[in-house]
Amino acid sequence: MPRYDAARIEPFWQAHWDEHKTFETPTLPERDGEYPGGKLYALDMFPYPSGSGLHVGHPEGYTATDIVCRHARMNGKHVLHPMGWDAFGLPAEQHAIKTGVHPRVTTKENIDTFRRQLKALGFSYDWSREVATTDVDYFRWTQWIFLELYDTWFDPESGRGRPIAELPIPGEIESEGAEAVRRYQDGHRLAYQHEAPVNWCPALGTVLANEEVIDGKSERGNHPVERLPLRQWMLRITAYADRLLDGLEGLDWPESVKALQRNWIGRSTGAEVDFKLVGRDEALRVYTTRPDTLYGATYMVVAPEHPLVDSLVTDETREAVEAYRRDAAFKSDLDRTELSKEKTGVFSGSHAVNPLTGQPVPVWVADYVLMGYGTGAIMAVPAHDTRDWEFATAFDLPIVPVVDPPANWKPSKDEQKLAREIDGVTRYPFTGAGTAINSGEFDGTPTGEFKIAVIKKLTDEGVGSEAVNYKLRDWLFSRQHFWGEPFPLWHELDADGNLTGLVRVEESLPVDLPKDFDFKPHGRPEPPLDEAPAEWLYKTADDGVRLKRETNSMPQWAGSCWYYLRFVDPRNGDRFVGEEAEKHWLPVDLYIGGAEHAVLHLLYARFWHHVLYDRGHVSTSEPFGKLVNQGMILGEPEADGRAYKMSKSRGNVVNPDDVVADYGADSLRLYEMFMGPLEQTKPWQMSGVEGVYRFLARVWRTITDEDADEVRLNPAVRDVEPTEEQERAILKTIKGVGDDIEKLAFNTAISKMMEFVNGFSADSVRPKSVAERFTLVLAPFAPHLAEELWRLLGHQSSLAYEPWPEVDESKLVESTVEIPVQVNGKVRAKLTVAAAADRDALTEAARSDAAVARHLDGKSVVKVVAVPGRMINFVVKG
Ligand code: ANZ
Repeated sequence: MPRYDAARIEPFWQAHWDEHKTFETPTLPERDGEYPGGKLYALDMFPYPSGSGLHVGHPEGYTATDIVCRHARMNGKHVLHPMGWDAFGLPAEQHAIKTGVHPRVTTKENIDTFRRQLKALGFSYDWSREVATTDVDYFRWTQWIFLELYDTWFDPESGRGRPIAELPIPGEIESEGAEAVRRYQDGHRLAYQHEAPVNWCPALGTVLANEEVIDGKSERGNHPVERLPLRQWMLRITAYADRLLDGLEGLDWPESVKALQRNWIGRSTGAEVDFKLVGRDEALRVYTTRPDTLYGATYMVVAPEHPLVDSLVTDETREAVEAYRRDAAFKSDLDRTELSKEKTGVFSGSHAVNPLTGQPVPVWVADYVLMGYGTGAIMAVPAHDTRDWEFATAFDLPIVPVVDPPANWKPSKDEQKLAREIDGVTRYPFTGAGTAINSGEFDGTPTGEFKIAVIKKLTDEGVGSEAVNYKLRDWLFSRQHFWGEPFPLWHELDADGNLTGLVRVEESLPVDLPKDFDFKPHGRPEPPLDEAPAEWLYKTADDGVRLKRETNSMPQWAGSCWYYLRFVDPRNGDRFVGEEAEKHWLPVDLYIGGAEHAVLHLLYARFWHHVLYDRGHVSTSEPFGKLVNQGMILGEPEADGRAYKMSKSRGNVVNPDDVVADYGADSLRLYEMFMGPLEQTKPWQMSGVEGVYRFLARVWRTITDEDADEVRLNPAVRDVEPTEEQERAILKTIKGVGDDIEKLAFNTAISKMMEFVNGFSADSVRPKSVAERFTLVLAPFAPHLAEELWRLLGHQSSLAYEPWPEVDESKLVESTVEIPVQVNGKVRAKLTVAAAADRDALTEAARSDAAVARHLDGKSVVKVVAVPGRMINFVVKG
């Protein structure tokens, strides 16, 4: 009668854990030796509490860390397993503009939903450590860290960040006075102001985030979007490029993620080369990674924003160039640089001289060259660069090959797509290394050697030098939104109320958002806070200077840059994290989350952590030791046999609440771990949930008595000694599951438990000690069911801290084995011997076997080859 009833068991145990604070973790051990297993900090990427609630992708990683944590507690570890909310974000603000409901209200509702859903899944989070990035107590420290960044400059000599007060001030600046010194310091801080383009949508009267712009139009309403320069805050992450590259070396991260970060940082080495402008004293400086192709540079390109453009144009070209620049202003960098997008450009009207050939080449203006990379100008070598090739073929510019490909070279797919008929032969761009041709004195030189030689030559002649460049850009750290952390900064105003460019730090944190303020778009590109109530926005400093608050807000990335530090010591009112607590817990031992965060979140968080490390606030230079990306869960396979990404529009989204209602949280947890390897992408299948549910129901029947009127133990479960076979089976399961958990191989761990239950449920006598140990092994995966069984087996308290059952490995080996006995390589008998039998025992047993003895009779044994546990062979003569 009492069938497996997840709906009864699960809420009971969730309430029990809550009531008993089962998973609250002391910040520091209370006595020596309290945690013989050491510490484990297992972290999930905290979610953005969206209005649509949890989806089945969330519990995948969360279940994985939860299993690891539960297993670790049973192994005597001090476990930190926190959860919180990445709660700032655009949707709540957009919702507020539409409905008038304050983002704080919406955010709180969404968090409540997420918390309820997560609690219903039985995760062993220490909920007393919950934080939301929108909590004032949290973001006061986000603001504090920002001020640390603001107070830091990167000293290239020591390769680390130092207090701005230690920045050496050149004498000539010093002599200009205090303001000059302040401006000089401002030019070196890790946080600095800069005019950067934003997506301004005149029709909506607001600035849009990149993700709100699709093909140059607003996502809402499809209105044109302009790129407009606006004063912004930038973070000088580029200063840390090398540190962020080097730091990757020691991390236990997937190679693919490291590669993504390396590519994003994009360190390249090459040369800067000066091309003298014809008829002028000035030169146009380019950055190239292929100085060996200088002889093939048949034209040059400057970015439309290049400062020299105005002086390059002539009366004939001015109009066309200006029109071109206006058009380019509407395009994003991505639009401009995508391969095989149609190339556009205009001739500037000027020429420059190739420093090696002495030949003048035309200078073009084209938007496939970006102002933000290298020098914003290039020498174009169409024969060996695909974008230059596309441009040259579009505008009929000369293509001169200067690198001879190796004999076995075949054009790649991309190169093949660019094939052109030139003078009757099909030609392709060649972008690899080879041997120089058409390159004067350098003909015959291999690419690598040529690069070194030409850089030396250019350096000697004073027209070039070696240079390093990074793809990484400084981080645009301000948003024109209301719902974000306010910057703790004031601007000094002049007599007319204009910003002077000088800034003061807010001494008293936190700076909260203004209350009772209608932050709807006001029709200007400036942020909504620019219309905040005057008492929030302005003040007069003690020295009489009029001040206005910074009205940009921080991007959503800010809060997620350091939440793992706050979890360690979330209620500390004096410091962003207590020193001792930080030393004890950091680095995070296991960090699990989606691959979509492989670059930005992880890079930004690492950057902040490096700065905090340089400034002596944390004890490790890297925050995350081991990183794992869980694979994506796709929708149920469709009629065409394929599985697609879950989406509302496809109608294939699985709601975890429904699964919990139908099968229970333990089934959901078990299924998500059983679907396949954690890191793999895999389709959802409801039949699979059904399958693991049946397994759990079988576990229930194996240990409890379904025929009884009330819940009680199955009569087969008795206080008797296990048989040798039963003992071996449970030990094998304990060992196998434990090892698999450590390898994060949860699917195989579950298979092992299923195999065990298949055998055990068929036994008519089920020793209690075996049932107990199996219950403990099941606990990390299906904690509610395990707690329920544990209680039925006669235990009063939670099994959460029960030691993981021990395995005497010697008992694992099968006690007897059957081995073949050979005479001169022919099998003459099969022998059953003790598995532990050594060479001598084996030889003796074989000799005493009648069949073997017959074959040895009258022969002399010249050699015995015996492999204990495997085989024995007698080599005989005569
Ligand atoms: C001549 C050349 C010849 C180039 C050749 C490449 C191949 P990475 O490797 O990514 O650093 N470049 C330089 N500045 C640019 C800018 N602001 N916008 C667009 N392209 C720019 O790329 C460096 C190469 O990208 C440079 O080397 C330059 O083209 C181009 F056979 O110079 B190269």
